[in-house]
This record gives sequence, C-alpha cells and structure tokens, in this order.
Amino acid sequence: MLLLGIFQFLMLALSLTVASEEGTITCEFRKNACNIVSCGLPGQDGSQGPKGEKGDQGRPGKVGPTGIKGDLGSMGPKGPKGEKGEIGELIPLKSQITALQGEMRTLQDLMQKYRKVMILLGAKTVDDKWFVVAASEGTFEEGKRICSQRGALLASPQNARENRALQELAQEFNRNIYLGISDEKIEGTFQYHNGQTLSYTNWANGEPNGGTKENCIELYTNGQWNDKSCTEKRLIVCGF
Ligand code: MAN
Ligand code: CA
Repeated sequence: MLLLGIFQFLMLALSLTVASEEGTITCEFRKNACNIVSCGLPGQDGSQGPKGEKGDQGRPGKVGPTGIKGDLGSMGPKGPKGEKGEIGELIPLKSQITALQGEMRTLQDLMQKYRKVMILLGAKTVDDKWFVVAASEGTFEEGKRICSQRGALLASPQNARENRALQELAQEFNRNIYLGISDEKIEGTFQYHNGQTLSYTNWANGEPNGGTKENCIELYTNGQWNDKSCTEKRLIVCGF
C-alpha cells in the first residue's frame, strides 16, 4: 500500500511539470503567430496602482558656518591658597639683607664718630640719653626755654647712673645744676615737666625743706638734691 501511494504521488508530480512546460511553449507560439496573422484587439490598460510608500530619510547636509562669539562668562570662585614659596625666592631678600647690614655698619661707624665728638665737647651719655651743658648760668624759667629751643628738656635724672653723669658735669663746671623738676603746681609734690611723679630722688639730708619758697631743685657737686628758689642762677644742662 505504501509503495502504491509513493508511486501515485510521483506520477502526479510528473504530470504537473509537463503541463507547465506545455503552457510556456503555447504562449511563445501565440506571440509569434500574431505578428504574421491578424489577432483580436488588445484589452484596455488596467487601473493605476496604489501610491508607493514614503522613501527612506536622505543623508544629512553639510556642516553650517561658525557662529558669532559668545558673551564673557562670570568670574569663577576664588582658587585655593598657593603652596609655600621655594628657597630660590629668598635669594633676592638675602642680598637685600646683606646690603642693609652694610648700611647699618656705616651708620654705626658714623654714630661712634659723633659720640666721640660729643664727649670731647663735654657731653655725658647714659644708655641712649645725652646730657649737654647749654648755658653756664640761668634761672629755672630761662633754663626751660633754652632747652626747649634746642628740642630738649632741662635734665631730669631718673636713676643713679644718670644722676652720676650730671654730678660729673657739676664738678667739671664747679656749679650746681637746675633739674627739670618742681612742685610749683602742687606744693609738696615734685613732678617732672610732663606732670609725672618722681621715679628716683637723691635728696640731701633734711631736704626738701623750702616749702612754697623753694619750688625748684638744684643738684650739688656731690650729686645730692636740695629744693631751692627757682630764680637763682644755676648751670643749665639739657637732656636729649
Ligand atoms: C640754704 C638753702 C636751702 C637749704 C639749706 C640747707 O638755706 O640752700 O635750700 O635747704 O641751705 O642747709
Ligand atoms: Ca632746701
């Protein structure tokens, strides 16, 4: 039975193939034949086919021209602190320091020269203070004016060493010196010219004893102090 089925199927396939080939031959024959003998009129054209589908998108165009420059942007935030400078940056400073050291030595030499001249002329120096005789004699008021005109004040010893320097001047000139101290403003309270109370005194025994009659101070050649009338004539020494 199975063999019979296969055979029938093969026969059917063969008959279909032959029929197709016969149709092709018949059509070719008819076309050639109509060129020789007259055939019937051709039929009308068929109706227009439907609209085709939309085509694919084209390729992109060329790149356009460059645009105009944009506006200036706003300032950015402050940056972080820079790193510590290198040693190389200190080299110019080092040469400046060397130059300054040279100038300082020159000034020191000059100061030494002035110091020698001042001492030769009779001035006394204690630390950074100078005592200079400005007049061989004068009252307290005259003395204040003379020193003020020289940009100084009547000498006011503020420690034993300064007092000693003034004593030396008194001895050298053999004259008592008016100090820049008085109790004219407040009787019994001696003050410096700037109103400050005394930080150092060297009263002789029993002094001060003059009351309202002795409001100024003279420095004896032994270095001790005595309250004295302001209208006497004494050696005038200025303090710078
Ligand atoms: C004189 C004056 C006085 C002083 C006495 C000291 O009288 O100079 O100021 O106090 O001598 O004995
Ligand atoms: Ca006195």
